[in-house]
Amino acid sequence: MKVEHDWQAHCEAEALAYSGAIQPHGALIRLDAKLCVSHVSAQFDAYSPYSAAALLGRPLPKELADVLAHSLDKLSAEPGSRCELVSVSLADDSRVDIVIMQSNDGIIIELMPHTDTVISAPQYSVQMNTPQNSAQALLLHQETAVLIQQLTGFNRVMIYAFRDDGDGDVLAEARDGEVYGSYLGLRFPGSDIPRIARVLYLKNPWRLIPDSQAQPVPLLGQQQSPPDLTWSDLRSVSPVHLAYLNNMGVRASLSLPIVVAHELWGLIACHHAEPRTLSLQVLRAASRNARHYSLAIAAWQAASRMRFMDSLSSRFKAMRMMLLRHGSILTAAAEIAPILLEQLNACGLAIRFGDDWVHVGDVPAFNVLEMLDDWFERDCPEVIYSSDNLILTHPYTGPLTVAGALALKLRTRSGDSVHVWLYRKELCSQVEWGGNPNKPVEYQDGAFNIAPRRSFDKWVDNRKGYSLGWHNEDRIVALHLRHLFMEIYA
Ligand code: BLA
Repeated sequence: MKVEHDWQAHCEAEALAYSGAIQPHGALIRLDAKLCVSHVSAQFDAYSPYSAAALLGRPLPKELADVLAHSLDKLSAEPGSRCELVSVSLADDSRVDIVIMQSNDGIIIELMPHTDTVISAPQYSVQMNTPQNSAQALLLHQETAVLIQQLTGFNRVMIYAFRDDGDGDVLAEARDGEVYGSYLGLRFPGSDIPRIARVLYLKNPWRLIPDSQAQPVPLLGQQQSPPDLTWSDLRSVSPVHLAYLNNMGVRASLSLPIVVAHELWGLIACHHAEPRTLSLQVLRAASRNARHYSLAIAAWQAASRMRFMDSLSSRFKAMRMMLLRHGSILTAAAEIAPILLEQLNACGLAIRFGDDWVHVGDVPAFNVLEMLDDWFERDCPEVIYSSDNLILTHPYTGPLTVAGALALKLRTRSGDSVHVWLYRKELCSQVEWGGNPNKPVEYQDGAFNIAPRRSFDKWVDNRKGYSLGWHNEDRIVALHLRHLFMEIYA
């Protein structure tokens, strides 16, 4: 079983965007609203003919300003707007790639050494057709993982998808012989990628960490306060995550966001055992493919959701007729039960109308049923409630004959409460985690420290006391049922 802890609040509090430092594979200049340099990374002269001290507090040197003028004009005022310049010559013979980003309160300019890369498009493409079913979706996940692996040369590439509860599953994996072990099919706890980090990945086209052991480079500024690096590619990495990569035996990592309906659906997570950096051209090609893949996944999800919504009224048409024929939901209960139990994969049904109860199939003992219902009536602010482990969510009930329940409530025209409960039996199942998800806190020097787990070997959790989980679609069905009951009784 996975346990939630207070340390998660600590993880969520890290000011990732205000680290005041960058990774050392490039250099950064920040311009303020007056287009003067407010911050610059130390050792700027390693990437350009200019020293950090010569830049601070001044407008950009003329030569750099000329090179960037067109891009700076093109940049929109919208935070996150960006321009990418490949192979720009500065004063000396060296060439750099430049990314310019509009930040909330300034402009970020990042320089990286340019390396020539040839990307032959046909070799690195997949027909991103919209999958029609889960088998086709799995094939698309696999093809995409292989494609990104070929394109980036990373040892292991995974399609990592978030679940409704925030944890995530590795749905597909492509790897070469250089890399230890497989994460295919394993689950990882949501806390491995805190929400603060997900917000950043949703906004940016990639997150590249070429060397998890490299020393960060501080930003020098005229003011003490660090600038907002939300949109910076080079932003230094959270120390907790560096420890995580280290514990995984990963030296370089790349994450490409998979965005569906404006939400982070998952990540294409890439690992390399040795330090590895990628040229801007390769990053752009990988990002383009990740966006095409996101669109295919989004279209598939939208089509499945539409089919599901369209099927709702036909699935309960017969039940509606029965309810109308009976007039009372209590007398209809025996007849509608098989439909409700089948549609919601439940083992028992209990219905309360005013002070009267009727039940069909496996339901908890009557005193327990009433205890839960009192709580639902008085203390639950939601009209739909679900739990896949009643003993965990309502420990006062004592042992139960069922493990999970979904409930909905409404009031009739005459003010009676109608509560409908559906129960699910315990389902003994196994979850294979990438390491024990319960051990992120370590006891060190007399204090508890937040530390990522040390082992990512498969850790099997025999789930006891849980029913089959109630998913989003079950809740949509419950909402539909509530509407249907309200239409008849309220
Ligand atoms: C970031 N955690 C990340 C990232 C991934 C993961 C993919 C994005 C950065 C990257 O590309 O490396 C986690 N990596 C995974 C998972 C898989 C994988 C699940 O390959 C599965 C296959 N991490 C912890 C704990 C904390 C934590 C306990 O384990 C909180 C204190 C934090 N993870 C954490 C932070 C980041 C992160 C802060 C952001 C790093 C950054 O962008 O600076």
